[in-house]
Amino acid sequence: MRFKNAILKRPAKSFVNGLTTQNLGKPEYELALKQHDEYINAFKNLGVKAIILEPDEKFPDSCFVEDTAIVTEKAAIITNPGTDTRKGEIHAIENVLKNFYSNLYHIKDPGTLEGGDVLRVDNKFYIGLSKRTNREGAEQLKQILEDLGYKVFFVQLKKYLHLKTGIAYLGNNTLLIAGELKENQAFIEYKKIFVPDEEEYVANSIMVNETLFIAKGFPKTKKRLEVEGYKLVELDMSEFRKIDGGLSCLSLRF
Ligand code: CIR
Repeated sequence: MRFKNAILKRPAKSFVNGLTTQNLGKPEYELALKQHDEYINAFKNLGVKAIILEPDEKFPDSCFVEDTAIVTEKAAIITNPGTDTRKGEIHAIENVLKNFYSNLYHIKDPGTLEGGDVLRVDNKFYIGLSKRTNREGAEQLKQILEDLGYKVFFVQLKKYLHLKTGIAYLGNNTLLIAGELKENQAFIEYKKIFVPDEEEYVANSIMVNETLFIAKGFPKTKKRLEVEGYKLVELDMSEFRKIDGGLSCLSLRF
């Protein structure tokens, strides 16, 4: 699947107070902006149009746009984030997606769902059941996606924040996969590139038009991917990692 567009949102100053389960200290705002610039440039260098939304101080985590929508070639689905401080993020995203999609669906209460829990593998979607995505939200999304002609599977998470915390689809039936997902029967049919435990964070990578964006600083996985023949772009994600953000969270790609 080739992407033409990426929607991104600049981190607000309040970003440094984003939700986190990490113990890595507070992010540095200026450095986060620099890393965000590099992320944007990586898309532009591949000819993908970057649609960059203004920062919003009211929502510290709002640069993680992936959680607010699921975008496919057939429709977009606005999510209902599973934590109160993030629910209001959807309005800005809905406004911009209206320019691209005439058919917008919504996940509604009591269903909650975040895009970080949704992994697309060709015409299949895997939905993580997590602290943020409940079964009701997952069932709503399943219905919408099945009506659009996709196949849908659920994956129960144990400790990951989101499904895509530990998995990425690299194309050609191949998954980059870490930690609790390595042995999950849901993914038995795929070729797997295993991420060593100490490099778990790098599993959250994104394939953008035959180039794989990976987080910088994970030499074993980088080497393995190079040996497998992937074209890589390495991006420093240190400040986003401090508040549980990864490469996939920072954009909606379609
Ligand atoms: C949060 O806890 O919601 C943010 N601090 C991080 C969201 C990361 N999003 C993602 O993995 N898709």
